Amino acid sequence: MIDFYYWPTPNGWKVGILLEELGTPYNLIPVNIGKGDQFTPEFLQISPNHRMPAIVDHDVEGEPVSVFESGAIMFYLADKFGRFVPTDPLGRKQTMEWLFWQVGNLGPMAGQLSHFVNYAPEEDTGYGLKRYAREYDRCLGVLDRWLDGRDYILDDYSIADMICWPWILIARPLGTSLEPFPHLARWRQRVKERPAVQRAVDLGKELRRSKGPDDAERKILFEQTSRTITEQQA
Ligand SMILES: N[C@@H](CCC(=O)N[C@@H](CS)C(=O)NCC(=O)O)C(=O)O
Repeated sequence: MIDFYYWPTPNGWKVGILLEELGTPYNLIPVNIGKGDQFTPEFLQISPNHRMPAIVDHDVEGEPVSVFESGAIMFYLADKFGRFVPTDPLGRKQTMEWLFWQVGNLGPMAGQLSHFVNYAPEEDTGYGLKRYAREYDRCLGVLDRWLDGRDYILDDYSIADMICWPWILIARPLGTSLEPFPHLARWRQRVKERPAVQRAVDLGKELRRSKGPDDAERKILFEQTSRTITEQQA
């Protein structure tokens, strides 16, 4: 059995998509990031960056294996099951390229843009909002160009699609139209039509907030520093 530490956000959906595609049984463990579940000593043992998603794989010889960071989790699971990842060296290199691209470009830019669109006080949005909106738009342009003439990011549907897709799903709420990106829009739809993807986006939807974070949740989510994360462990 795989324990899946999850909260319904794009970062959580990525791993949810893979688990649903694999059809392997898993145990969904909610990590309420607005209430501070990510800072418990138990979770920190699994995810030293105290962020979800994370997994613990019990179907191994010896001690259970924990994995944090969505890109690492997806590589681990795809390799374990021998699915959704190429086995030839060049295919694996290309998988790495797009996984790292998501981890270093698309994901953080979309995540910070979401922060400025949804949570920053309006008087503080100025340059930050513009910067992340441009960078997100640039990433969409890169992926659109790459998908020209391709159905999927690699030759076949893979973890590269699964890790990037949630950030494109939320383009509109981030204030971006996909109209200038026809290849991306077609790919978004192609992936969205997969039943496993639909099941993953619905995972734990009853946990979603109906309104924005209150003051206590904002403090937990947006005011952490090296000092506060150390104090919480004391
Ligand atoms: N690079 C990480 C990002 C994970 C991440 O930022 N998760 C957010 C939720 S979307 C989280 O756990 N936030 C908790 C917090 O900010 O304290 C990954 O890809 O796994």
